[in-house]
Amino acid sequence: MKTALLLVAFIAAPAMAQVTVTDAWTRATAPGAQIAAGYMTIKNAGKAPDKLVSASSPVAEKVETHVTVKEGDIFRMREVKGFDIPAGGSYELKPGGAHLMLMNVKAPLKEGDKVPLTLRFERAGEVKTELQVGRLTDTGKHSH
Ligand SMILES: [Cu+2]
Repeated sequence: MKTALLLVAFIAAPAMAQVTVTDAWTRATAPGAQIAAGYMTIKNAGKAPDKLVSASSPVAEKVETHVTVKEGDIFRMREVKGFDIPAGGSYELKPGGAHLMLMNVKAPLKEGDKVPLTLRFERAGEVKTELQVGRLTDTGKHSH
């Protein structure tokens, strides 16, 4: 049902996707760490839902879309096929929830750095942003 609605929306209104990204950030990486999580708020001002389908960054071998799920008392991450951004709404990537996972980070991320990131949306196409690198200990208890 959801897929059908998305398809109809895609055919009916191909133009004017309006996706913006704010508050994009990640943490500094610990020595030897090869993964980093990216967080941000994605707003969709358009009249049709959109979907973040993939992302990439020059600092990482690949970037995955992850959610955090609770299994008993343990939080685990799971890769998903993307994030649905509601029409006229927003979707938040935050510690303990959905996030982008930078895999095989090539060099340590240092506080104050900015990490280029390209997001690809089903409708809006490519949206470029930067992750502001915060402290290693920044808010949240996301562990891997
Ligand atoms: Cu993850």
